[in-house]
Amino acid sequence: MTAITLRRHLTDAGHDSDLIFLLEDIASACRSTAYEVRNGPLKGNLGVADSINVQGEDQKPLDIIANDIFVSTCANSPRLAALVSEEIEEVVWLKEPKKGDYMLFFDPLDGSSNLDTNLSVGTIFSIMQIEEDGNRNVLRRGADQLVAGYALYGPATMMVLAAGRGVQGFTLHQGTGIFRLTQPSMSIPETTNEFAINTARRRFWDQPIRDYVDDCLAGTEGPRGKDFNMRWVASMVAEVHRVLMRGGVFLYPLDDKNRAAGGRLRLLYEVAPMAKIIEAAGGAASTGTERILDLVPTEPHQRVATILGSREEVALLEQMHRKPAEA
Ligand code: AFP
Repeated sequence: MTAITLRRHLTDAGHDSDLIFLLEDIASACRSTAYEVRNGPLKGNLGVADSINVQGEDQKPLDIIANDIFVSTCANSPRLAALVSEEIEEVVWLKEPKKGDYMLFFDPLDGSSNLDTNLSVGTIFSIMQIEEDGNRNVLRRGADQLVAGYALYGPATMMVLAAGRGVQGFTLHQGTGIFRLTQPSMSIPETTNEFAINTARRRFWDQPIRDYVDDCLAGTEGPRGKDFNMRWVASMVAEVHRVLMRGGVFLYPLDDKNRAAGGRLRLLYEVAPMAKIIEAAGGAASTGTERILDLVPTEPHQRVATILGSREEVALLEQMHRKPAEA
């Protein structure tokens, strides 16, 4: 039987028609972004643009192209009042906010430092609703998200959604350009033997992270009593998708080099959406000391320590952060 379409799934789930409209616009933007990523080398869109983003990072031409695609594709969605993008410093207000209007938070192209080496990259997005007429507060807890999702531009182009009823995966059919449901109910195994962290930063880590990773590396001879596997793609969307598909834990903790900036990954449009997806799939997401979805952002581009994945592994890491420092 042919897998059902994204639109059919959203309609059957009883979502508001304006939300379906916005999600279909997002799907269109992801489809266009996938096309531009696949054709990047042919269109001379690799390397770096001669610009830096609000994060002070070199922008890639495709960062700018993906951002422009999202803004132009989604800006006319009914009841979409605001855009918050990794690539735009200010909040973009599209209309006078009314209660129930949508705010779209997005990282248009995450992992873009992998583009020149043809590795998987992705888009991360999140939708929240305006709480009352005229309220322009975008700094909302991740727990308030109406929808969280990502697109993964890998061997297959996929879209993963958490919209209140578990987590579903959709695959783009290249011939028709339609996203079809391929994973109706994604869930994360509670335990794992796979961790993902940039180990080159070990000397900057706090002790609980060093202890955790050292215990994993000790394998069967160490306190964990089992061998571990390590992965690091340097593309959060690819890491999170792997964790969703087979379990694991992804870590980008605070360390001595990123502490002043608050961490590496951005809360509103990277970590909070991923945390909602991971929790909806039965996993957990923490800073090491706090649940990600409980955090109230202080500014749109705030960064945060990130630990997410299999529930038991995240719980162990939180316990290690609580353990009093060795005397
Ligand atoms: P880019 O978008 O600049 O490639 O950063 C990707 C990212 O935000 C996240 O997707 C990765 O997990 C992480 O940074 C990789 O960080 P390192 O480059 O320090 O490994």
